[in-house]
Amino acid sequence: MDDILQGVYDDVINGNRAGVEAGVRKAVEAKLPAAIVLTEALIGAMAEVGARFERQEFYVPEMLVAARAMQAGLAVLRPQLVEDGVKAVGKVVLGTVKGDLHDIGKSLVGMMLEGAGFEIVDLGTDVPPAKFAEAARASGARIIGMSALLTTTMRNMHSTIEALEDLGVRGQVKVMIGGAPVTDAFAKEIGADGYAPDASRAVALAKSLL
Ligand code: B1M
Repeated sequence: MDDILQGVYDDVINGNRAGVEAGVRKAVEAKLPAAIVLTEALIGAMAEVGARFERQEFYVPEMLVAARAMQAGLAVLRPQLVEDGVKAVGKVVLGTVKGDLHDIGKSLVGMMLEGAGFEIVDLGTDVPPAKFAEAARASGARIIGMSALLTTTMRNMHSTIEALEDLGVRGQVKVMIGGAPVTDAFAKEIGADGYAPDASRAVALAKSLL
């Protein structure tokens, strides 16, 4: 790999945000193609971060600082990506369900998805079913991602799937869910298309759903 790209790659993994920003700027100045900077350095590094998380060499804090460093690099690269016409892998509407204010896991999933090249529409927390459904219709997203941390709010995932059906958009989107109390069996029970236990596997799931 080119030295500049290798530097960005290493800085993302180490969570060195200033280093990533400077490295991406250098790459743009050196006229390296934005798609290569994105896929080899930024997305490549986040894939390695995900792999280290799965091997339990990295934990949530390391994953968070790496994701933040990656996002800082993405912000520097974004104008170049737009200019070069690089397309996102797919769009994901993401939110924590109605009644639930926990957002750390949801945001981490969003950052990891962004790190894998997805465009994220983050609706935040306490998102009513109708708001998910309307966002699915208006954004043209291919995936709806819901997070819940409370056993009392999990059932709102089912209500959201019903809202997607009521608005006639259920057939256009895949539904993925996660959060500490959520299980694969629950995902099947409510008719979701998939469940992921952590942010790294959420990326793998999103890719497989497309
Ligand atoms: Co709350 N809370 N909390 N809380 N809180 C829990 C969830 C709880 C388990 C703590 C406990 O009692 N041991 C408990 C729930 C019990 C239950 O439902 N059975 C609980 C409770 C009871 C409450 C309140 C009701 C407390 C009260 O007020 N009496 C209240 C509810 C408020 C509300 O939501 N309406 C409340 C409030 C809060 C704080 C505001 C103080 C704060 C949230 C701050 C914030 O998010 N900005 C908070 C916190 C921090 C926690 C714990 C300690 C940590 C949650 C967290 O961020 N984990 C939590 C205890 C715990 O989970 N052990 C707890 C780290 C995060 C990275 O993990 O969110 O699981 P997680 O996300 C993972 C995976 O689950 C997965 O990937 C993520 C990354 O690997 N994932 C997905 C998540 N979403 C996904 C979506 C996907 C795929 C994967 O696809 C779309």
